[in-house]
Amino acid sequence: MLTLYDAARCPYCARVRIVIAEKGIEFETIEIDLNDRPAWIYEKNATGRVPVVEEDAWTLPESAVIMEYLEERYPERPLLPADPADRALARLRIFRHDAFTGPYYALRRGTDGADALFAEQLDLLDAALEERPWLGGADYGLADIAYVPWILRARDAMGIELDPYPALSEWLVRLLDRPAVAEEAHVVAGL
Ligand SMILES: N[C@@H](CCC(=O)N[C@@H](CS)C(=O)NCC(=O)O)C(=O)O
Repeated sequence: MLTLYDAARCPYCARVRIVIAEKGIEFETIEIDLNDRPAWIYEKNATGRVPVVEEDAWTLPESAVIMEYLEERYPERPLLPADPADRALARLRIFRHDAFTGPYYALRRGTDGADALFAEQLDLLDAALEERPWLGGADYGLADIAYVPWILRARDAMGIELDPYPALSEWLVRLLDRPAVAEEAHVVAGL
């Protein structure tokens, strides 16, 4: 059975929770207190961070790598597009995710000018979603899952207004129709 070393408040863990829920994978979760991490977590991941998944004493950290691993290990309900160009687009968006989270975390820290930089990132996502319905192109999948935990936290925990970004807002409505994503909105509400 798959074990997920998890933290409710962690958006990187949320990526993995959503993939697990979409694929209906049987799993157990071990909640890690991020304010008082157990020393043994460093045996699972040298950086001490979550998420980490474990299967038969084999461990894997890094949410983007875990998502791809789960996609290959549990191919049912595919979450990468069949079309090679769209697969590449999904991977590119995941690869460049740090450009989005940089301003997000700067805004959370209250850095001067971060609101404008984060608004720029939301504009970029909005423009992309005006062109194609999902961040991976034609179909819902890993690229959407890679971003939505931060969008939910920006809206529900940081009070960022999404109305100025109509395509992004509409994307979020479509995502929240999915039980795996709706469950994450509940997690954010409980933080
Ligand atoms: N690149 C990692 C980032 C994971 C990460 O930053 N996790 C945070 C919680 S959201 C963590 O464990 N922080 C503890 C720490 O940095 O000491 C991933 O994608 O999994």
